[in-house]
Amino acid sequence: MNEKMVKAINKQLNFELESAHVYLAMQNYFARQSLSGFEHWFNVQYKEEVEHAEKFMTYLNDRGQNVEITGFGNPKNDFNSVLEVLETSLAHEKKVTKKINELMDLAIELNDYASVSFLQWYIDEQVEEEANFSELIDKVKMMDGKGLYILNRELGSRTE
Ligand code: OFO
Repeated sequence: MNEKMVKAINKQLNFELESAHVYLAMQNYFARQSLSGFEHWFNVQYKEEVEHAEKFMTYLNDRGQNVEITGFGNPKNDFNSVLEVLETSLAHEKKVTKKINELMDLAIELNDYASVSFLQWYIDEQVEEEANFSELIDKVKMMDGKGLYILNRELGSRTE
């Protein structure tokens, strides 16, 4: 594999772990607010990000490349509202989408067809990631306090 590609994938897999921590901090914000449905939903999101990182790790290992785990900055732990958490999440996912698109650009430029094929899953996943948060933002904007209680119950049943 081209070294540039290996380096870029390593960077992204560490960013996925950083994303996991971003959502873990949010999960605990919701725990403090006694919004257990949101807490659960963000725990599923946290685990999903770990899976995204693991998928990249498996890919590098399968192709005989070294995985390098790095550190990263502290996530935001405090928020003023549910909406602020969701808007921060959507902005984060847009950042992820940009990074995944850049990885795809690099794979195409290097004629790395295996990486092009592999990255397609992440391109599709990002459509879902952004849609999930946009939808939640719309729902929260439409509701009053009682609606938030109902949404909280609904989010408690997320499985994937
Ligand atoms: Fe891994 O997609 Fe969200 O961050």
